[in-house]
Amino acid sequence: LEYIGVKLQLEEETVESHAVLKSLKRKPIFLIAATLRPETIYGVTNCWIASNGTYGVYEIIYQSDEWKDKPESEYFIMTPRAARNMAFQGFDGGEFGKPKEILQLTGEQLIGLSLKSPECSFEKIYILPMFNVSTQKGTGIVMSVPSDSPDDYRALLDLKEKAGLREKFHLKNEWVFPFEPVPVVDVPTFGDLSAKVACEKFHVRSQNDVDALKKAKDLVYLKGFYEGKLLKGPYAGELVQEAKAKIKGDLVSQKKAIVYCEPEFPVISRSG
Ligand code: ZZB
Repeated sequence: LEYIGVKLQLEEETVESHAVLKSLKRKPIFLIAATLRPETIYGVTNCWIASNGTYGVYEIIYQSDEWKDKPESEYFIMTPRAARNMAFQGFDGGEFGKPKEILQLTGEQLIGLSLKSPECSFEKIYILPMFNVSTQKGTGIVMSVPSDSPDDYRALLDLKEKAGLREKFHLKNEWVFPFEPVPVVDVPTFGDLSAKVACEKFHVRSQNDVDALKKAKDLVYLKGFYEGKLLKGPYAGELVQEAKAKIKGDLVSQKKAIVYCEPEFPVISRSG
């Protein structure tokens, strides 16, 4: 499975005031959000993590010809599992196949940090908890697009509607309330907020309604991909089918995202 890993950069102020991250050397720090929908980047409102998940900060050293004399390095935040896979895909700590882990932290310790997301409609966004983030998939970091992803739509609404949930995770109102879904893709008969329409159609009442959410997600994935038309960015007016690869190419060539592949089944040794 091929994901696009979108690089969400932590803001300097947020790093300097963080108990753990402030000890790091001054380098750009990115949370790597795994997505199958890079064309929805214009509608990102926040970043999701698993609050009880384990994450690591990994130093990534680039040794291309371009940088031979002065290897460039930056920090990626993701699950240890993703770091192990990525170390075989050109994102290692200077040695092929070996991630260079600087420190570990829990998802809870990431909540409330502020980020810049590429091509985002908001100047900065925040890291928030969602129950349906799996640390066994992608990077364990998810970019939230509540206009087009039913999971994201409902989880953000849960945080707005449930004061108890905000208290539980010590969320400030300003991390949650200013962020409304942004129309990004127009889907015939669904309109430009298809996740909301799908959640209503399948009576999704909270982010814990996983069966209804799955139905909503399957439907908008299909409709969005085959019939959706993009509303934002340089490819506005084009079908999602056509624009997707161009946006992916632009993000990767501008180093705003990376390609990350995940083995789909356990790799079995053939030597035995
Ligand atoms: C932005 C986005 C916008 C996404 C959208 C979806 C949609 P799949 O098919 O189940 O693999 N995702 C990525 N990693 C995780 C994770 N570890 N735990 C939970 N969710 C994760 O789904 C891939 C999508 O699931 C990814 O694409 C990501 O959310 C999320 F408008 O990124 B997506 C109808 C879906 N729309």
